[in-house]
Amino acid sequence: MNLLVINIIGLALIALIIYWFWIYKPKNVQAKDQDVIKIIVEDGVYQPAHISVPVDTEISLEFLRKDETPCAEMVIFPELDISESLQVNKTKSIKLKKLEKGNYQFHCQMQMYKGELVVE
Ligand SMILES: [Cu+2]
Repeated sequence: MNLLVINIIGLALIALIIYWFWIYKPKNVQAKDQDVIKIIVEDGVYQPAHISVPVDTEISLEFLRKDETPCAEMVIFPELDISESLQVNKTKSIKLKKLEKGNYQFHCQMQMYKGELVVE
């Protein structure tokens, strides 16, 4: 392979790594009382993955799984004792009770998909 092509591929890889670790920020969503937040499960990420919730607020999360790999099958909220299976292209609604201040993680069974509820 020609040296120029190798250099271009190398630079592209470096740019991708910089983007992924320094520039890319998961979307943050601010929820209000009675909000329904739709979360797309696709390409290894929850979108949005960071949800800010005020204390004493009830919200619902609607997970829509687009990823057919078994990795995306479950969504687990360990601190809340919630564990739900998601079907491909079907919306799963999870109603959350009022939460105390703190951070609550949610993830797939292998912890590759990761998200967080920030209650403040
Ligand atoms: Cu997984």
